Amino acid sequence: MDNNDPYLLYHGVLVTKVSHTDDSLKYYESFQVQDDDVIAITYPKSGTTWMQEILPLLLNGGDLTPVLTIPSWDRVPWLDGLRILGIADKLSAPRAFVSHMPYHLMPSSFFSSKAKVIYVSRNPKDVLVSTFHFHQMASFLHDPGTFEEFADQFLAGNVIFGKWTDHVKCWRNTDLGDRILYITYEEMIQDLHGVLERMLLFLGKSMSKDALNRVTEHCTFKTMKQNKMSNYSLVPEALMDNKKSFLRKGIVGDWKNYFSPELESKFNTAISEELKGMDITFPLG
Ligand code: PPS
Repeated sequence: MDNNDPYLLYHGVLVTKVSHTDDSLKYYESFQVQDDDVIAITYPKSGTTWMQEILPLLLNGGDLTPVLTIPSWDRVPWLDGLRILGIADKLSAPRAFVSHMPYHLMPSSFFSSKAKVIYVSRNPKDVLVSTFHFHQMASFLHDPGTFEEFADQFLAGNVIFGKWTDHVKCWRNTDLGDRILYITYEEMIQDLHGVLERMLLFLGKSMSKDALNRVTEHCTFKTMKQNKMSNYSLVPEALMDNKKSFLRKGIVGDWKNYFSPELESKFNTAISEELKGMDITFPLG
């Protein structure tokens, strides 16, 4: 990997140099996870930003102030990212974080803590489409080439945070017991209110009916797209081409506009093969 490469290799996992340094990764390894921390784990493009909006609202009785005044990356920082170095001390409990890291690379304090995890997965075909567009708008990611070329890179795991199948598998086979809740992007699209109720229960929090309705409305794609603290419009143009939206379409099934029948068949075969023997299925249709 040369100096012009936009990525670092961290224990076999590609991460971007814009968000990770050797120092920040060292800090991550010794990070002290607290028992009342909540960590949303996602493979990229599966609902991270959505969690950065939802978690502060559920953890603080629906108060909209943090999501209207603090950029998403500072209000619910990446556990393994560079920015956490400057803000970890300023976060008040209960803290919420996001991370794309695989299970075995979590900091050691995580394993001995009682911190809760919300794992969000998304149809890998829609993940691929969303990631492809992100590569086209972000200057800190490699040029994706054609959609077909990028699909091959994705299936081979030559993308940040590695193979989608490795990620979903490692977070299924954990010793976390009832410390982990699994939700899907598709469930959130179908019934956001219902998923928020499940999350509240899991987090041991409650909220008035009116507050939950307000939170649900605030976390719709349409409303979040207007929230400049969450829509990535604050990121400098040199890093992201903001003529293309980070909150792009926010729908289920956009992959149908991109996959040829041949690619669909190749993709389904590869993913199903790698998930063989698992007692779970993911939406592929
Ligand atoms: S990242 O880069 O990993 O942090 O990206 P991530 O936030 O995980 O995923 C971005 C996709 O999530 C969509 N998104 C939403 N969809 C529906 N409703 C809401 N509220 C919402 N918030 C974010 C976002 O639009 C990206 O998906 P695509 O398919 O590209 O639109």
